[in-house]
Amino acid sequence: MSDQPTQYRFSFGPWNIHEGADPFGPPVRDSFTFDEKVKVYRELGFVGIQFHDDDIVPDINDKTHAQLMQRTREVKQLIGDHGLTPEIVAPRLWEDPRTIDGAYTSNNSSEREYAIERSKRCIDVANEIGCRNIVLWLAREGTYLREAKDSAAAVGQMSDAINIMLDYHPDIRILIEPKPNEPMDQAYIPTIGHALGLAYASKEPDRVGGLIESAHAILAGLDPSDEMGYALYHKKLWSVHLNDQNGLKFDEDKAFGSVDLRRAFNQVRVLEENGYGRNGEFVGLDVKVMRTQPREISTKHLLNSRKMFLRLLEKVRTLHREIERQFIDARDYEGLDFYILEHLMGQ
Ligand code: XLS
Ligand code: MG
Repeated sequence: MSDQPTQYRFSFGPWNIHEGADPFGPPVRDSFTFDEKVKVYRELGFVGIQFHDDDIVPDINDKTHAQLMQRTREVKQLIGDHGLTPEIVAPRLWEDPRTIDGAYTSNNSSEREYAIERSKRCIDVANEIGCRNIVLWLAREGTYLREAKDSAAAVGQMSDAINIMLDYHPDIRILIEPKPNEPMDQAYIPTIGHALGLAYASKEPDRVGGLIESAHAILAGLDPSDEMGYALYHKKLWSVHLNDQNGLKFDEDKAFGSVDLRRAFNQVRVLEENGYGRNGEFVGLDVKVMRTQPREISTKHLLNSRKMFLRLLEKVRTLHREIERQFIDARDYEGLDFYILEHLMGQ
C-alpha cells in the first residue's frame, strides 16, 4: 500500500460552525466572527476552506464589482495568513427573494437571469481568491408540486446555465452536489447519476463533475460508498461532504460515522482504494454540531469527524486482503460479514 497517500487534506465551510437555529427555534449560541472561525481551522487539523460566495463577500448582491474584488482580496490574504487553501466556492442561490421558486429553473425569466448573474459573480469571486472549483448545490431546482414546472424543460435550463458558466471563465470546473429533497419536496438532480448526466450533456464534460455528500445519498435511499464508486469510475468525484444521517428525515449533517460506522468505513474504503485525493481532492466535511452543544465546545463535531475518518482509514489499511479474498472466492459472504464486523470492533 506504499503508493497510497498517507495524508489526506481536510476541509469544511464556515457554516459548519453555527449558532444552532433550526426551523422551530432561534440561535442558541453566540456567533463566531469569520476571523475567529478562520483561526480554528489549523487547530482542528483542517487546511482547506469551503465557501459560499457570500461567506467571502457578505451582501454580495449590493456590492459593486470593485467592492467585490476588494473584499475577496482581503479574505484571500486572511486565509493565506492562516495557511488555508480555498477548496470550493458555491453560489448561494436559495436565500434571495428572487429564488423563491427556483434559480435556474424558476418559472420567471427575470429570476432566472438573476440566478445566472449571481453565478457569474460567484465565479468572479472564486477566480480572484484562487479557486477553480464552483459547487452547485441545486437547492431549489425542483418542485413542491409536480404540475408547477416542466421537468424536461428544467433539465435544459440547468444545462444552459452550466454552459453559460463554462463559457464565462475558461479555468473553472463545476461540481454538482446532488440532493434529493429539502428544501424542495422533489429535486431535479437527486443522485450522482443525474449530476453526471448533466456533466456529459454539457459543452465541456471534462470541466463538469460531482461532489457527493453522504447524507444526501442516504436521503435518496442509496449507499454513499456506491454513489462515490460510480463517480470515481467516471473520474468525476472531485469533492465529498462526509457526514452521517439517521434515516429518512431532514438533512441532519451528523458527525461522520456517528450513526453507522460500517457505512462510514465503506466510504473511506472506496475513496482509499480508488486513489481519491491523489489529484488534490480534499476530504470535505459538511457536519453540524448538535443544538445542545455549548458555544465553547461547538467545534467538536469537526474534530471528531476528521478523527473518525483517520481511524477508519487505519481499519481499511489493516484489513487482511488475503482473508477477504478467500471469503470472496468461497462466496462465503456470511464469513466476510463477520470478519469485517470483528475487524471494526478491534479484534
Ligand atoms: C446543503 C448542502 C450545502 C452545500 C453547499 O444541504 O450540503 O451545504 O454543501 O452549498
Ligand atoms: Mg454539502
